Amino acid sequence: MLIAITRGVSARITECELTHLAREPISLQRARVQHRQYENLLAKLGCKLIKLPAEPELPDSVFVEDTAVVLDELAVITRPGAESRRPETASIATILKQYRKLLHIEPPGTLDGGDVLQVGKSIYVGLSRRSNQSGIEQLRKILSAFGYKVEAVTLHDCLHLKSAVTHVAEDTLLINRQWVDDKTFGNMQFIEVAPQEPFAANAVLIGKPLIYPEAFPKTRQKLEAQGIGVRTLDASELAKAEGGVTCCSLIFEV
Ligand code: CIR
Repeated sequence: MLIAITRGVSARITECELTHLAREPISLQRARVQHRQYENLLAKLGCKLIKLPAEPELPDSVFVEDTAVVLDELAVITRPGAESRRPETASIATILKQYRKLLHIEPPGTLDGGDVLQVGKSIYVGLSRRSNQSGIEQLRKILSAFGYKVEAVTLHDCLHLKSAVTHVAEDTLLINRQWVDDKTFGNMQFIEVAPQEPFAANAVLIGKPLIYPEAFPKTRQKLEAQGIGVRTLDASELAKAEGGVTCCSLIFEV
């Protein structure tokens, strides 16, 4: 069975962290409606949802992906790079400890789950403003005991590794090559985002079809041309908070 942990949108989402985007008004009501549609789609695609209540005091806490790295053998509770986001991890650890052995990233390490891309036994980690060398080194030490290979990846001009590249089919990555170099990923096939859609590389792969934002029709066409089916949804309000579709869930098998 697949579990998806989600958390409601904080009433303080308008005070979210922003790195590359200018602050725009965010409609809390619309963000909540879109988030519910996202949860419904996860359920439709076979996930059992654990919906955590919104954390009124934690503006970015809807983006649960950043709080943990969940693998078959264990979960690593992160230490988010943005200080405002560090209190988000405690409640996630409480849930995850029912399903996995937990290990933790310790200071001075920082790591955001959005920087961690798993492709089989390879774990790629963006060296970003949020995830530092110490965080990556700690993750490497923890995961090498389970046979994973952890590789640091240089990024430019984007928030997280998974803003620039995600896994969309067994041997295929969806990538924005302006933000990350494809050579890092070895023997994979690539689909490049349409040039007009730089934010289009973030998709959720549960099985088939992909969960994908409706804002990127040109890249969607490229995916479909390669036989990759997508279910689109409107994720525009949380996109103003620099959140993509992977950010709003932690998905794992039990
Ligand atoms: C942040 O800057 O931390 C949030 N406003 C957005 C986090 C998005 N998370 C993700 O890409 N995994």
